[in-house]
Amino acid sequence: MSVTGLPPYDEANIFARILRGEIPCKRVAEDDHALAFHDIHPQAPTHILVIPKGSWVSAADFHAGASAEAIAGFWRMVAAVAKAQGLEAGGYRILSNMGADGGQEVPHFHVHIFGGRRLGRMVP
Ligand code: DGP
Repeated sequence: MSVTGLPPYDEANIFARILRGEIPCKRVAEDDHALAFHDIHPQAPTHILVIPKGSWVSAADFHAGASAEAIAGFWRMVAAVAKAQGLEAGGYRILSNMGADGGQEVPHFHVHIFGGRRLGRMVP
């Protein structure tokens, strides 16, 4: 589903290429709904990206257009990866940048998982 204000999905974006296997990644987990892999420029001891399978630019079109099963599967993977990485006890942060003002560089919806140390307070 297209969402007003979003650019059309760019099939050449780097995460689309990772999903197609054209570019390697350090894979953490994968199922029918999502792929998790290590960020190439980690900002914390654990910094993993989780991306849904499918052509979604950001949280807006993903949550408006994906099936309930796909959305649930995506968020299940986020929680499962954090647990498998041992982050549940100490806590962790999930974050999704949206659009230019949100600092989104890669136009395929993704969630960052940060953990492994006491994170600083979030500031804009
Ligand atoms: P952002 O769009 O600003 O939410 O962040 C995109 C993130 O993607 C950034 O932290 C760096 C990461 N990244 C960019 N290119 C690659 C890549 O080719 N491989 C991996 N693993 N991560 C990438």
